[in-house]
Amino acid sequence: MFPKDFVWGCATASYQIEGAVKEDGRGASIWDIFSHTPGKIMNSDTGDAACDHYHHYPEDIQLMKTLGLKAYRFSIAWPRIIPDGNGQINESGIAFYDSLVDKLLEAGITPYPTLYHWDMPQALDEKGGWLNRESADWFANYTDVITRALGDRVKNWMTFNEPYCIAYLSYHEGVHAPGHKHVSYREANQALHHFYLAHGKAIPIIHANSSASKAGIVLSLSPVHAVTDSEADKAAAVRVDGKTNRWLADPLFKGAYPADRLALLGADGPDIQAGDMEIISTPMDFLGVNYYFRTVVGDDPNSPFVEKARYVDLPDVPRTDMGWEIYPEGLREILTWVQQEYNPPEIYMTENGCAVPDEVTAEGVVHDPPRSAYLKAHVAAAAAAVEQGACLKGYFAWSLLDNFEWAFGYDRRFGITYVDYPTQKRTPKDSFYTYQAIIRNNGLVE
Ligand code: IFM
Repeated sequence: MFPKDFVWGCATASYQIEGAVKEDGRGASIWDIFSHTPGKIMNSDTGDAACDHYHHYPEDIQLMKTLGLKAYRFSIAWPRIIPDGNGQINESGIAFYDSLVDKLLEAGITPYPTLYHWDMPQALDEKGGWLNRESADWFANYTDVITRALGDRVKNWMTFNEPYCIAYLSYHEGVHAPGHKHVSYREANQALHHFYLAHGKAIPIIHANSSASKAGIVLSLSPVHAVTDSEADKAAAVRVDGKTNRWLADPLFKGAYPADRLALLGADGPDIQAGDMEIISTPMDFLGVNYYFRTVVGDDPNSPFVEKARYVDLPDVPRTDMGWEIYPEGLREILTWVQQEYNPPEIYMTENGCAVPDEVTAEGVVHDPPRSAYLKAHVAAAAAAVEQGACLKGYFAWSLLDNFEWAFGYDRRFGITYVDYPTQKRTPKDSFYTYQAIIRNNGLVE
């Protein structure tokens, strides 16, 4: 069962909810440019207005209070703080987060900000973005600015959200901003190496500016299973695990990229300078883990990618509106694996949730039994992980609100609160009340 001080939260991210992209001196981000590029986002949606949280945040904090939330994980938009990424500070941008933090604390809700949830200032992308090694220093400077401003009140900081996505979706598959598509992993690996340097440089800055604070990073992890028991498929699962999980966690905890993947990558591995791995493996206070689904693979010698694997969609398994398999057991598996393999001081489940094609009924309510069932099953799996020794300190549901789901625009709804985008009306879904009961019971509900 969960300890008494277990942290029950919800998570969101700046570009997905804030809107107000041109207000109060905010600079452009890579997602403004990407979402306005024809063909990149479903239905040509953009984050221009999103949930207009920038203006609705007091109402959203009221929702959090009703929910009984202990903590709120949000992200800070770098281009609101430093519009061109590395120059003039925008005091109005800081003022927004100042007020958000103050109002959260007044409501008894602990803020857990993430410094980078994908909205790099566009001006920095024009200087090479994460492919430019100087990006580590740009990020260190931004970290210094924002932690000086909020560090007296914010005591839990996350540097980066989901390195997997920042590296592979942005610099390999090209489906996320800035949209670079290559068969080779060379760019993805170099970008990752640079923002891992940024992460390592940020940790001591956070500790210096925010006394007695805790700092960590958020990885999206997925247990990788072989589709059959054949030796070839099992070997493929090890190779994909190298890409999906160990490539991201090993440098942070072991100070080295996994040797099996480095060998596969050959010349496509990152350029590493003396001292880099020490910076990257700067000790953290906690690890954030996002869990959504497991990965099932088989051997595929004809694949153009170095893992030589094919991703398998198992037939007849329950799936979310994203097509992701619903597999709560994977949450227990990944948390216990992280504990055994890396032994972080603390772990938070920083995102977990599902997309459902919700509708508001004529009575003005939203029935989303699949989401309630998803939450209950995954919280049960988290409890099992705690019983098996995972030092899990909190669970954050994704997401408080329906929001801009990146390349899927507003077409996919992850919220426990329905957002009617034209009117910005918020309607708590049935799952909102399920989560409220989970929080009230400190865990499982019938
Ligand atoms: O919406 C995203 C979030 O920004 C990062 N983690 C996964 C979520 C659902 O796809």
